[in-house]
Amino acid sequence: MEKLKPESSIVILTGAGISKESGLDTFRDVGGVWSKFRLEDVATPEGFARDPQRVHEFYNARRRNLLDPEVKPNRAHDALARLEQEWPGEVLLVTQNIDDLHERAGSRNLIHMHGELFKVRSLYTHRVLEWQEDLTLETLCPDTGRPGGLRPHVVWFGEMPLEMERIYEALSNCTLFMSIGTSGTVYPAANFVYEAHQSGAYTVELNLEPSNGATFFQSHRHGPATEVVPVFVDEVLARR
Ligand code: BV8
Repeated sequence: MEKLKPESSIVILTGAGISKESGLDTFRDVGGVWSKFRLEDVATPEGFARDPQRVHEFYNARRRNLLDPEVKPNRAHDALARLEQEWPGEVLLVTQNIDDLHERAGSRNLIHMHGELFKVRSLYTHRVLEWQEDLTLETLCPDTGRPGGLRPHVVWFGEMPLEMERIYEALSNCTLFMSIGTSGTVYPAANFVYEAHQSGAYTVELNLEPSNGATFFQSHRHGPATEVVPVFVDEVLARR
């Protein structure tokens, strides 16, 4: 990786793998979330319409798990927050994760393209609310006082991810694209490396093992995120 101009911008994409060493399950690894639940039942609008209580229980369990004091940011989250603070140009962190570990590590210029576990949305008013409690069919919507009117503020399959315009704008202007802890299975996130490459960015995959999109990257660092991410962040900062 040649010297990066100080004003150059960096886009980082993260997935469930970056939170694995914080104790949160990934989706497609052995024993992952989709080996315990059918995606169609708990992460689609159709599944929610069919059995909303089952979807509430799925996200209630994940919300409770994220509230566990043992679950906290790891060295990879911390390294990305340090990169944002110390890099002279813009650093945009786009995460597919719905946990709040990037915020807790100090990242600020952050987009949760698949939504957030600690937010819910009113089906009646579409207002987004901070929410850390369990949701049930009896939970009253604070705006209307009516029960059953809240859903997780999470992007399900078939729904449009959030802030896509801002993401594509950043991808078209970045000089470095880092993809961390994602299998490159879910679109449109899995296409970001292609968009970045088209814009002339240097593309690096940092993942436990080669992802589905590994061949699209110019460089690879394979290993646990808590090991490979801090090392790579130091290399980038040394190129200021
Ligand atoms: C949409 C909900 C369009 C939140 C999730 C082509 C183009 C566009 C769409 C599609 C397309 N082809 C198919 C589609 C449809 C679909 C899709 O991609 N399906 C897949 C299954 C083929 N996409 C969509 O539906 C998206 N919407 O395109 O809308 C549209 C257009 C117009 C109008 C309306 C709509 C919506 C996608 C979002 C779905 N929601 N989750 C939640 O419950 O969490 S996706 C889910 O997968 C999570 O968000 C998760 O983050 C995401 C991606 O998974 P990963 O993060 O990559 O996790 P995974 O387990 O797969 O991999 C972990 C990796 O980490 C592994 O590689 C592993 O090796 C590594 N790892 C493990 N341990 C470590 C590690 N790495 C480092 N260190 C470690 N210690």
